[in-house]
Amino acid sequence: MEWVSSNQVIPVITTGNNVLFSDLSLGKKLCLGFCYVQVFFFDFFVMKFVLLEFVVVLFVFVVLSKWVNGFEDLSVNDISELEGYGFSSTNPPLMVPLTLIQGADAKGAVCLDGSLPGYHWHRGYGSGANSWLVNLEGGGWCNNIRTCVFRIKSRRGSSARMEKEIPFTGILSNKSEENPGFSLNFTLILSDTNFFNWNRVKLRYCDGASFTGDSEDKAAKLQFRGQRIYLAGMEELMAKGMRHADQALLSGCSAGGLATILHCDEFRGLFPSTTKVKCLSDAGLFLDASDISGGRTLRDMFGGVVSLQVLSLVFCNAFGNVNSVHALDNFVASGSQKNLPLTCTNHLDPTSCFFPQNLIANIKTPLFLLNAAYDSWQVRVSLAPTSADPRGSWTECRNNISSCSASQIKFLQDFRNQMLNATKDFSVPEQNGLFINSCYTHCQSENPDTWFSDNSPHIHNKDNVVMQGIAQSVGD
Ligand SMILES: *[C@@H]1O[C@H](CO)[C@@H](O)[C@H](O)[C@H]1NC(C)=O
Ligand SMILES: *[C@@H]1O[C@H](CO)[C@@H](O)[C@H](O)[C@H]1NC(C)=O
Ligand SMILES: *[C@@H]1O[C@H](CO)[C@@H](O)[C@H](O)[C@H]1NC(C)=O
Ligand SMILES: CC(=O)N[C@H]1CO[C@H](CO)[C@@H](O)[C@@H]1O
Repeated sequence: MEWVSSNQVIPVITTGNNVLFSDLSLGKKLCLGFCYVQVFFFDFFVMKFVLLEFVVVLFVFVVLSKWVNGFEDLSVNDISELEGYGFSSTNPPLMVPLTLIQGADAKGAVCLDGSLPGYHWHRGYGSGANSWLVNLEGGGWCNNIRTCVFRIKSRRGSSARMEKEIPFTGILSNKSEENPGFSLNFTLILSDTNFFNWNRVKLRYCDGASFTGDSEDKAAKLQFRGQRIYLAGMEELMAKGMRHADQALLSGCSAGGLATILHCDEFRGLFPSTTKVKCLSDAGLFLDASDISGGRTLRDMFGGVVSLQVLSLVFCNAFGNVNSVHALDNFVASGSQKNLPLTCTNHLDPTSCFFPQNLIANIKTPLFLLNAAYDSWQVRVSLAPTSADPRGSWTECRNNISSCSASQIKFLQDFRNQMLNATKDFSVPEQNGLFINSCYTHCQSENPDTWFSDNSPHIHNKDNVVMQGIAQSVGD
């Protein structure tokens, strides 16, 4: 298939060169790159000829490496943290019950505390009956015994603590107006892919290592079984009908976005070649970057995750031809970590192989990366953590990005350049897609305000409508 090709450049409204802050005031403190997230992602997924008319607001995006270099940048003064389950009270979300995977414990697929893993599934119907969207839940990592023991007391480490039902919003919503795949008063000649009527699944995250570990610490009574949880979940879904899928999408945000990258080819391997399979990683592009004191905060953290959960051989490859309905049995029978190709660990240390920048160019399955260039989680936790800022000179900037000094902005822009650099090779193959906007946010596909906000004033503001045709030719 083809992504938008280089001569189909979509105009980007900017205020100048690499401007992090814009004086343009938005009606709402929302970073309105979002509508485009959906448009471009859908384009990526559907592979159809697309004609769209869209509203131009502040946005920035990157589609192909060919024009990464010509990419201009700007941002709005938005510090809202877009995590969690946001929804408006006038429009109650769909609540979907938790299902525990019975029998998973017999195969060693358990949460940190040994409890059964679980998932939420809302069945698809109509044209979406044989389409599957599998979302891997995110929520940080634990990188030592203390933090993993701590997680057991939360839904992140034990299904006993998980909500019995959760709202399905954004990309998981079943409301066509919230999750149109496309829509609205954007005139789109589109097709059949509206996620709202797909089978939509959220696999709960309770292993602390992006669904990749396979070990245990008996003394601390900790199970590190993320890889088995992932496989147990896939087996279960296959048995529930996913084996008949015409199209399947693996997605996830944050630690789940990283898990999506780590499992993308493996997910592809579950299906016959006739099934259309793609991956969407939202806010999963965690960079191996220096923090403000020159340290490597995130590398240190990932190093702990990797060494604690013994990930080195498991996650660095997609162990391709997994027989789908027996994926977990095969994995266990193979001795868990043996007989796996070492596409990453053969030339890099295990911790490096936990960083997407060292993996994405080698992923064979079409992958779409959605990330904020100024990822708010990475700024707060990886780049300017309090531990690297003893004198608190970043406190204000960290909490309110419009309070950053010129040198702090420079530091953030440098980070953004590293992010673009990290995606250079990845963005060459036309099967891949990329949307890097300059919002200060983290996770954009599940929150209804970001995935598709129909109360955004700009969407209805006809004065701002700009016609733009994007002709996308299609076909493998
Ligand atoms: C969403 O799903 C719920 C529960 O299955 C159902 O009651 C509701 O009508 C659905 N909404 C739409 C718009 O299909
Ligand atoms: C952020 O800082 C700007 C400028 O310093 C200020 O105008 C704005 O009110 C602050 N926003 C918040 C939420 O504190
Ligand atoms: C850009 O990425 C390459 C690897 O793709 C790396 O070797 C190089 O150091 C990076 N440059 C910068 C300025 O980050
Ligand atoms: C969601 C939305 O804005 N829908 C509008 C699209 O345009 C039609 C007619 O122009 C309106 O009736 C809808 O309300």
